[in-house]
Amino acid sequence: RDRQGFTVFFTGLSGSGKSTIANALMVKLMEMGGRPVTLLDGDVVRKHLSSELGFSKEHRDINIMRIGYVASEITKNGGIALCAPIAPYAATRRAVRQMIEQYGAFLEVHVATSLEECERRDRKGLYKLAREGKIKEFTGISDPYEIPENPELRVQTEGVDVDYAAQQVLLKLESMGLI
Ligand code: GGZ
Repeated sequence: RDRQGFTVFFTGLSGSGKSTIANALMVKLMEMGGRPVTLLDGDVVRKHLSSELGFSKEHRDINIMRIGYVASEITKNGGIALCAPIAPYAATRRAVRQMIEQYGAFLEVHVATSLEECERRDRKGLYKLAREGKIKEFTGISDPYEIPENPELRVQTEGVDVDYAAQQVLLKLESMGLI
């Protein structure tokens, strides 16, 4: 049976766990079989599709619209796109939603790890550099992050394992009749 395509759009701070959850979700979706799953991860997109861009509002918006465009093409063709950028601006997330909803479903997932927790983990040492002023315009420290007001799903990561978080997304997709 043919089902409509859809995009799962993760948004959250650097180090919130977006990529980790998206990867776990990708494995689960691929195990279910039948449909291609494409992961558009923040770092990977910046390397291959947005290598000339920095982190000004303008450049972040261009980056997010590129991701949205690729996801909309995948969704149009009945595929599954998983996106995992920071996407700090609500208006840009809304524009991506509109682009994708023409063709299929859009699920915004807020990975709601607090700034305090992201900074405590500081897995790549970027928060420390941002605090020292060595990285400018760093989301949460010296640049905004607009918390999603009405995401389809908000996932907590503190005291919860990755598999559980990914499972919640899967349940939501099921309840929406998408898988
Ligand atoms: C935020 C930055 C910055 C600044 C470099 N602000 O944890 P990471 O390293 O791997 O993920 C972050 C990534 C953010 O890229 P995105 O494309 O997801 O951002 S956006 O959606 O806003 O376009 C971080 C690293 O790049 N990084 N400088 N100033 N994150």
